[in-house]
Amino acid sequence: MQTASITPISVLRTDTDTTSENCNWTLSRGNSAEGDQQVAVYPIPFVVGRRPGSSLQINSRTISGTHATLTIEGDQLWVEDNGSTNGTYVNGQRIGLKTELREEDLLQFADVAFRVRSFRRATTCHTMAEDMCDQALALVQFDRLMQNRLVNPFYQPIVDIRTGRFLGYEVLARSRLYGLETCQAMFDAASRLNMEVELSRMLRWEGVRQAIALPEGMKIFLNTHPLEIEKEGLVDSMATARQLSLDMPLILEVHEASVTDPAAMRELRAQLKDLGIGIAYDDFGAGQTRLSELIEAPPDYLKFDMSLIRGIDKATPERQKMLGSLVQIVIDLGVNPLAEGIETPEEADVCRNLGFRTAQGYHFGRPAPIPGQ
Ligand code: G
Ligand code: MN
Repeated sequence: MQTASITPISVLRTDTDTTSENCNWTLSRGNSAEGDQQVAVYPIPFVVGRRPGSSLQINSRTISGTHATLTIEGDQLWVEDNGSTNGTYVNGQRIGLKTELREEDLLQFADVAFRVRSFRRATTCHTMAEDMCDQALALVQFDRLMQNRLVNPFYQPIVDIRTGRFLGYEVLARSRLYGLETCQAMFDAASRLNMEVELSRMLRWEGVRQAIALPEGMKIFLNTHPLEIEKEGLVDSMATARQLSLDMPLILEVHEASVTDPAAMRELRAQLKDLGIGIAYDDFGAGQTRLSELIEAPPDYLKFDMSLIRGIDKATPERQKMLGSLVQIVIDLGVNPLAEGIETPEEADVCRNLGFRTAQGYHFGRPAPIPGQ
């Protein structure tokens, strides 16, 4: 996944008098595209919000009309949230009460972050890294995610396409942490800190830990991050997952783009097999995997990408036949073909007739958390 930047925002100040004697404090927003933005906390009370006329107007959908107010009492700077929808945070903690701010605090209005500086210091700090605030935000948020394991894994059923019986679940990463709810957002933050592997392991660990509450015998499909295939430690992390899960059937999903070295894949499969863990190639057909690689290093499951499945009931007989032939080759290799992303009963009927053994998709069940977790 790619590195993302924080939601682009435009920050408007209605008063540009940063030289006033009253102005002892500034908010600094590092932004590599636009350079370091310094905003003087002036006039007091200093209202931050989306509404035009705010002391600091932030045009972002996450910001409430009148989001928060800063005040100065004596030499001290204070912030108070005005009942905003998405909250005000100081060093990653959502504030309830009026809170004192100190120099270098990370002050966030929803997902828009600033560094608190005193005016004297701000003028001497031009050499600060330009994207420091973005990085600090990612760090604080990501730290909370990892430290407190604020993940909330969702489970999507995988069924026997012929009987409709539930065989297992794929674990899909979600979190309750503001700004990091989706799998994409979590990995975007992780990539800023080169911690994709650590995140991926933690997600698998939590996925397995919570899956213990699922009915016995359900196969649990766990995702990998492509970087894990290149780095040491994947098998070790699965050995740990195995210890946690005892005899829970586990399948490790490897993205098809990672299946470029059949010898390495055969070795991975053998090592996982020693742990009683199967392997699935994910999103097959979306990228470059060739049949030769499949033949040289067959997995236990081959998950056909939803782009091959979508609207298959309305596809030409030739296209249906081609997919059917592919399914047959896969079965002949001893691999279980799984159709991903089945959304309608018609797609399910055609996939069943083409020989698919297993299936996943909204038609059978949407990803959901385990009740009570
Ligand atoms: O890459 P991978 O196959 O692990 O991704 C699974 C993703 O596909 C999840 O985000 C899940 O929510 C989504 N998904 C699962 N079933 C369906 C479906 O039937 N239709 C669509 N559009 N998406 C689905
Ligand atoms: Mn997957």
